[in-house]
Amino acid sequence: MDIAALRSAHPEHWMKATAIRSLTLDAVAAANSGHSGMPIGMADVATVLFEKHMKFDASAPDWADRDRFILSAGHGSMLLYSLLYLTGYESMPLSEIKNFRQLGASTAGHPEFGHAAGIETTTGPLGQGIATAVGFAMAEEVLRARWGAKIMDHHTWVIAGDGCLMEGVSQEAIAFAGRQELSKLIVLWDDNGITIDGKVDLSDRTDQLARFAASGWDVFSCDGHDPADIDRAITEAKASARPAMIACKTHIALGHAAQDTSKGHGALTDGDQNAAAKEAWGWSAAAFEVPADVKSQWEAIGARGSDEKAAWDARFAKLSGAKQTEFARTFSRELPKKLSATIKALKKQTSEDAPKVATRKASEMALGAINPIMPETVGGSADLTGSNNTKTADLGTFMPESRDGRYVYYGIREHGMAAAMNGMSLHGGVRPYGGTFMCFTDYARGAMRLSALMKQPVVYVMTHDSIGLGEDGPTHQPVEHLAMLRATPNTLVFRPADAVETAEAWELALQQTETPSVLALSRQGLPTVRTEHKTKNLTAQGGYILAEAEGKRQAILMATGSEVSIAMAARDLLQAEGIGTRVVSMPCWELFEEQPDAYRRRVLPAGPVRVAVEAAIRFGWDRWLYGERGKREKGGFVGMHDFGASAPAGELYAHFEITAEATAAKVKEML
Ligand SMILES: Cc1ncc(C[n+]2csc(CCOP(=O)(O)OP(=O)(O)O)c2C)c(N)n1
Ligand SMILES: [Mg+2]
Repeated sequence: MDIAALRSAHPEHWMKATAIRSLTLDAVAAANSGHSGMPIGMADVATVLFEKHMKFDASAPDWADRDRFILSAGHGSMLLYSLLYLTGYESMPLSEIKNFRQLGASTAGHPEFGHAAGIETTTGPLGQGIATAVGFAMAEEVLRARWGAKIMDHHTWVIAGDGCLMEGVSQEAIAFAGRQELSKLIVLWDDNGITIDGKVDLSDRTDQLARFAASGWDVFSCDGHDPADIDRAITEAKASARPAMIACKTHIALGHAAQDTSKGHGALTDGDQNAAAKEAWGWSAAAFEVPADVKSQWEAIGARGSDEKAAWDARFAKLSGAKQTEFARTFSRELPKKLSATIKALKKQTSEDAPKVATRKASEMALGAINPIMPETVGGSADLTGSNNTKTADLGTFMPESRDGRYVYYGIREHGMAAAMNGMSLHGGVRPYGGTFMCFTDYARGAMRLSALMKQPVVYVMTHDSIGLGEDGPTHQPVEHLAMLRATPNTLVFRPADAVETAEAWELALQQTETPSVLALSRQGLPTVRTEHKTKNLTAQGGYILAEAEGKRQAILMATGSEVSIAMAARDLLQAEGIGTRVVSMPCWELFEEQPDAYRRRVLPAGPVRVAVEAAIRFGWDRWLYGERGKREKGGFVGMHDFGASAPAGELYAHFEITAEATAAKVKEML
């Protein structure tokens, strides 16, 4: 690469881009860790993007109609930090750049979200960024349909590397975005031919342009070090009526001894080599220093959007007061005032009618009440709409020709769906929920973990939550998934017992502003156990006394979801023999854990035998059986010990001995 020619062809541009390069080199060297090559290679593309195309105002990082920039190749986080510092984001002073990757600094290795203003999301797990970006672009479409192009009209930009494009989730995202014609989504691919193990050719020969084109994208190419060519490609991509991908041919670690090698991927810390690179770049400033003229050019870029922002403010101010309030409400994730009364009315009716319905059906009933009063919800399913019961009347369908539709057919793409929901939630202004079979949380897991990590209140409607789904057999029957989900920090796992608890769980899930929820719902019909109406949301306590012991309390049965009615039947058997038995419904462990000690002590007092009933593996239950003042010899479990089997549900419950009789017998064994 002829660096001197690049320098002399566009000297001003070169210095701006090289400010990114040198900050990256210095910060990574100081941290002795990080990734130098990608920011150095993509500095030219990023500079042109921010200088000429991105709609943003560094002084207003929360502007709702800003363009969103997603660094899918998140290992190159110094690219983003440099851009934020250079353009003058208050959240990114030089001290944070100097503190790169240190405890408590906002310049984390792979920032997901929330570390500093200006970071929309990046990717730790490769592929997530590009898939999450699809959700950003969807939210923009939904909100443009709702609020009009004067209020919502912006692009979603993605920088993705070879790794992002190799990950499977990228295919789900690309295919979906292509079908949905998300024309404001533009991916800039860092086509440097290098990953950690060596050349991309070691493991991949995909024609990426053909692949994107085959999925319905418009594709472009450019020389990723020629600002004029980059500008041309971006301009063309913006004009395209389909999502656009630009292959930016770049050199990783441009101008460094490690250029074009996998060594360039990671931390470049050799002092002599780094000094030589700076010399080749024509950069003579001291470490972490940016010459004043270059910094002020960057700050001008950061302020470039302020007029546009002011014009947007003026347009927004012309909306009626009610509309402004509604806009602010949805962006702050506040619930409509009516919701609480609506849920209460639904609960009252349900307790009176006492239907025998599957909780997936009960979820549909709850959504039927919620969706009409929450226009910000966007529902969907990964091709199991009729099974997940996620679609309610009048939602419409989100399609290129009907962007006001609020129901999304994601296709068989659980991972892509979950990532897209993260993106919608991160964008703001919408509340996504989506369904699949609970077993396939495995397929969605990569993105579900990020919902929790990024504190996004996405709602996962996971139906067919146990062997109770019956004949589809063990491939479809979750047994370890509740344990996995409960083990995930900042995730609420609800397994409601009936239609009343399901309504309560939905209310709680929507009340969350920083925590995702999983609703584990049954395929099979369940009797209503909450036949006495209570205005209070009992599920909010996580666990509560559903039925009190008559006479001396000798046993406590704990159960969730479909097994609560089994526990109730076991209680009948035990009470008939004079064994006083309490039933505790535990729809949400995480919320129960949060209750004051005195409350938990009241629900689970020391002394009685405890048996937990759940059609899943035991993992985790010991906390409630042996902890909380329980005793080892007085705790038992009725549930699954292995994978399930294919048969009608009733037969499976008998076969695996998850029955009232087995539960009563377990109690009597320990009395
Ligand atoms: C899901 C996942 N797998 C593996 C990694 C570890 N990893 C980080 S970067 C990288 C190589 C990425 O190559 P590329 O996107 O081409 O980046 P470049 O080397 O060009 O900077 C790998 C394997 C990761 N972050 N996420
Ligand atoms: Mg690469």
